[in-house]
Amino acid sequence: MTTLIQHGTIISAVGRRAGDVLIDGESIVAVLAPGQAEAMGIAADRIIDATDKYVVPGGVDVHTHMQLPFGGTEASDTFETGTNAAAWGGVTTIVDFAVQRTGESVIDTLAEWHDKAAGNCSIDYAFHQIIGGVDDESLKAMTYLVENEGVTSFKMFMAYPGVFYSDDGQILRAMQNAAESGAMIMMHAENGIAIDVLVAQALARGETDPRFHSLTRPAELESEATHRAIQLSKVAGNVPLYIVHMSASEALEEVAAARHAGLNVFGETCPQYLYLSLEDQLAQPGFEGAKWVCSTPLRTKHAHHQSDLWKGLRMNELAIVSTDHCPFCFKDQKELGLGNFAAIPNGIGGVEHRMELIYQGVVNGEISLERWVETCSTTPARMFGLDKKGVIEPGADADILVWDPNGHTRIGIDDKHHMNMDHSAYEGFEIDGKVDTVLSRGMVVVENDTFTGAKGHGRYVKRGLSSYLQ
Ligand code: DUC
Ligand code: ZN
Ligand code: ZN
Repeated sequence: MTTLIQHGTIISAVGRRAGDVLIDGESIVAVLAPGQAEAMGIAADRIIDATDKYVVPGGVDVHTHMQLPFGGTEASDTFETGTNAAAWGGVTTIVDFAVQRTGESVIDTLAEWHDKAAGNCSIDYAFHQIIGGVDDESLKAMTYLVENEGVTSFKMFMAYPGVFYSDDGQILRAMQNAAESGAMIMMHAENGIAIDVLVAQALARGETDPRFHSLTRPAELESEATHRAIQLSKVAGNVPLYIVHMSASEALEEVAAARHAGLNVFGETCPQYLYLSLEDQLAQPGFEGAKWVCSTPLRTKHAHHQSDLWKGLRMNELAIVSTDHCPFCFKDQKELGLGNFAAIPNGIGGVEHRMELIYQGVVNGEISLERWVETCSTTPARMFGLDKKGVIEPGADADILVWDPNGHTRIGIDDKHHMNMDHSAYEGFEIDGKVDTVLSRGMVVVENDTFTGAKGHGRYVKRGLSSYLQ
């Protein structure tokens, strides 16, 4: 089966041009100049008309948590509902996290996550491994995963003592291991020991509302942890270090300084930190703000975090926008923290809206079209060794988003919303553009406002080492 996506403007990380994309089966076989297909007598089985539309590589979201057991409950999107919602948002690959805790076998937990995902995804997926318990066995398993399982990145936590937390010595050992194998260390950089003291003090004062979630996780404790992680990565032999879900200007400065020094240190942010704030969302009256409890937290709009994060994206201080998609329903899930903000499950759902929200950054003049593609598709793929993703070129997987810049999207529970959540973190947001058609390895999964994908079409992708290193 051949497909020709015709008459569109193809956007890559480095430029744009008019042209057609020829697909054979699951792969892109040619990128043709306008009129070339006709001149060559190519008669494709299926034509997709992209006149006045952008043709971009499908989105790659390298930070999702489908079905994550967390905070006394489980993230509400399954691999099925979550990948369907991702497809609705122009995303064609996710990288989710298998979770190992102290005392558990890394290899067994990876197998457990494979069981959750296999046969259920409508788009391709890969895994990072969370290492929550560093010991001789888990260190050995890290090397095994890199060499045999296509898992080449490991997330560690400086936050959540007693849950996922690793101390500095454990982090150093894991970093040394990754430096040997060539793997990437991903870091949740917040000083969880200090945060727990602030949380206990706030609760003792009767400060129980959701907004105290942010007030007990100050920016200083994000930047301190970011600084410490960078120093440890140097001591470990300059292991590649990727700081996840960055929300604070002060932490961004640490990454920028490390990058300026030539280190393989990379930053990631998420739409929630670019658009949402402590005052406008988290501090809403009553318990409403629980919808926006996530970590790192939403920050005050009276500093300049959001503008600095956008600038960081322009300057490549931040390389990637992911979502940290970790959805919980308000009813029964967020409500676990009624009367105690520390018991609210941490997480925001957004896998469906990243391409839309970051495109709005293009409309608003924050970043270029090319940078949209680069931060949401091309760099995520290169950073995490997804060799056939994130580009429109011969040999790449035919993962494509046809985007309509003249369309319009209203996000909201009664508008565009396909995630398994009873609310939207972006309720009422208006986007000056629209997902038109989405292809996953040549299969049309969204067109004409209809999901046409199939459960089980999505395959596990074994990843190589990062090809983004300096
Ligand atoms: N932060 C969240 O908000 N949810 C999942 C885990 C995390 O680090
Ligand atoms: Zn995290
Ligand atoms: Zn996360």
